[in-house]
Amino acid sequence: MAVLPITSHDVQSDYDNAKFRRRSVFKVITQALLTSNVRRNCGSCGIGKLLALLMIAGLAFLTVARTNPGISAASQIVQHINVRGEEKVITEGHGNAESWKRFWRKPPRLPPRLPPHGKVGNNSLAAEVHTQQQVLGSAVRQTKVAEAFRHAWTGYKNYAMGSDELMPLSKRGVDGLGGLGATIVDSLDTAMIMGLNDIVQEAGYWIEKKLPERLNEKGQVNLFETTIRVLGGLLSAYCLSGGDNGTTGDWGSRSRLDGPNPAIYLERAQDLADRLMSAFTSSRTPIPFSDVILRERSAHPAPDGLSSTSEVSSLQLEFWYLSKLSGNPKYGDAAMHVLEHLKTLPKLEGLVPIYISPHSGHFSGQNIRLGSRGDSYYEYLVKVWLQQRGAGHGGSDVSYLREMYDEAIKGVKNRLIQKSIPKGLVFVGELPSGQDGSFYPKMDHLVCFLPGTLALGATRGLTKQRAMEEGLMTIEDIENLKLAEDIMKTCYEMYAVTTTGLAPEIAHFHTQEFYEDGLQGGNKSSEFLDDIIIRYADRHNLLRPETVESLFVLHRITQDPKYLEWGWQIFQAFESHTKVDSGGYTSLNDVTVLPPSRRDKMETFFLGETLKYLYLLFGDSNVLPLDRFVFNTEAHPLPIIGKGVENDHTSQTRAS
Ligand code: DMJ
Repeated sequence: MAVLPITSHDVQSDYDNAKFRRRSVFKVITQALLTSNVRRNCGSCGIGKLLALLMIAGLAFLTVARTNPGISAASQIVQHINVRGEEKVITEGHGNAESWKRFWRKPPRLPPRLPPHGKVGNNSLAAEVHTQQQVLGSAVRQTKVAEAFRHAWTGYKNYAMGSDELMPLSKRGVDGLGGLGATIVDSLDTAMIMGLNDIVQEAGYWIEKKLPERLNEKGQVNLFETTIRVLGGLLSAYCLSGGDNGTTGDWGSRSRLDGPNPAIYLERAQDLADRLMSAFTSSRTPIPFSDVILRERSAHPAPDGLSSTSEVSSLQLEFWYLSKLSGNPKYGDAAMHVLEHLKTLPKLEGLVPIYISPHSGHFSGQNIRLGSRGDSYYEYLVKVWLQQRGAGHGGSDVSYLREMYDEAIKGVKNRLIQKSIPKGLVFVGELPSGQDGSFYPKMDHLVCFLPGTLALGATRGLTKQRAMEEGLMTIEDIENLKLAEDIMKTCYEMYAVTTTGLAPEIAHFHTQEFYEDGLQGGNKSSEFLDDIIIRYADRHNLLRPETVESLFVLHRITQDPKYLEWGWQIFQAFESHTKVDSGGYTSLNDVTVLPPSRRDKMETFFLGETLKYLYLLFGDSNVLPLDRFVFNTEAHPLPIIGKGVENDHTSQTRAS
């Protein structure tokens, strides 16, 4: 399905489609009779018509009065949604007056409800109807997500254009990322994917005209944040706007994109990367310093002298692709040198501490986790392998990355996975004191990148069905995909367990050894209320993307429609609790109370990642197919160079 620009007309016509409305019993019977027998046999008979209508009204009255009021599929959905406070409450009425009110009430407009997974059966007609509903439902949902993106952009444009982030409550901008207009660059490829050409033009114009002076004048930026958000955003914009036709060709969009000549994005990317290179060249070891002074082209370590492991190991997709585009190997070489060095360091079953010293080149401390400061180390091992494994002459042998990844996932399974009690959610805990310390049942929301990464690693971006048919999946891959689905459920339940339907920043899990009383999420109808513990200090929500990112990947790979439903629920919760009327969306202080108090910050990744992944989740899988594109850790798609999956068929080690 092509991605076309969305207009208000499209929105209206989607909602006017009768498939999206619940029709009353009265309407159904009347329409059926009037369009068939009654119309045929008694079309000219006024008395007959009147009698028939009276009979229908009587029948409908009896039906309404006898059945439990409001118990229909549609109203059940509304009542379910009410628990999260996302819709107006429809209280159950008692007695005829209430029944009559309901009888005449205009039915609510609702998205289509999919049958539970696996219930479609073999009936091809039912399957056909189901597929049509899914396509239509997904189109409406994509439109809603694109509208949310426009609302976020408009708030930013009106109050913060040129700043890094919007403070939507104070209606002003703030430079939390060094002053490179991070929201603009982070948002650009999302606007391209959504076909929002006016936003592409606005963002593109700013990058063409204003970014150069920022690059010349601005001071300190963080190497990692600037690489994943700004460099990644520029490279992806270059690729999606047609600059890199050689490798990408058609990425699935039919939208014609305006904005500057794509070469502008590449020029800006190279200017930025040349400055960031000082982080590598200033360090005596292959481990780069964490901070760069852009205008001086100099770099220094963080105040404590350490870099985060995830930060130094999540630069390679971007720098390597820039080398391919520019023909200058220095970017890719410097970044890949980090991973080659990390390969030589001692690990605990492939697991690594979250800090590393650029002075010694060694890990620092014992703390092992897949949350903050650890996360994208594991993500990039497999993604860099996916990106470069088929690059042929232009690339070196990256099979060591796949080996490091496979070993690390075994380590995760042996050391970090447990099930909560009483209901058995599979979660990823931490080892704060490394090998000799005890397991700690804490899981950052950030860890929810893992289901998507596991699924990608298992099928190399193909659907599970195709990967199986082509004999690409080992027993271990199949196990990893199952683990991905189990953790995915836990991530979803971290949302569903709270009063707002939004996840906290951090959850703890109830185990035999660990329990804290009275720290529940607040949604009394969740069966996991006692499994998930949410401390007061962890109750904020920063509009983070990891869960919807994994939903997108898992849906592409398994094609299980439940992931669409989970994503839709999460989107609705963002709409209900984080949307700011005057423009933009805001972070929250506490997801367990209604109404949640608000934090006054719209992170750039809400536009760059969260809304992009939601949009892609509801869209066609031919747009940015996962066997041809790899998303950097800030959701900027970059092309897989060379033979990709084809290469795996010829690999002796992966054949099953
Ligand atoms: C993003 O900047 C990236 O996804 C990063 O890898 C982790 N944190 C944020 C989003 O939560």
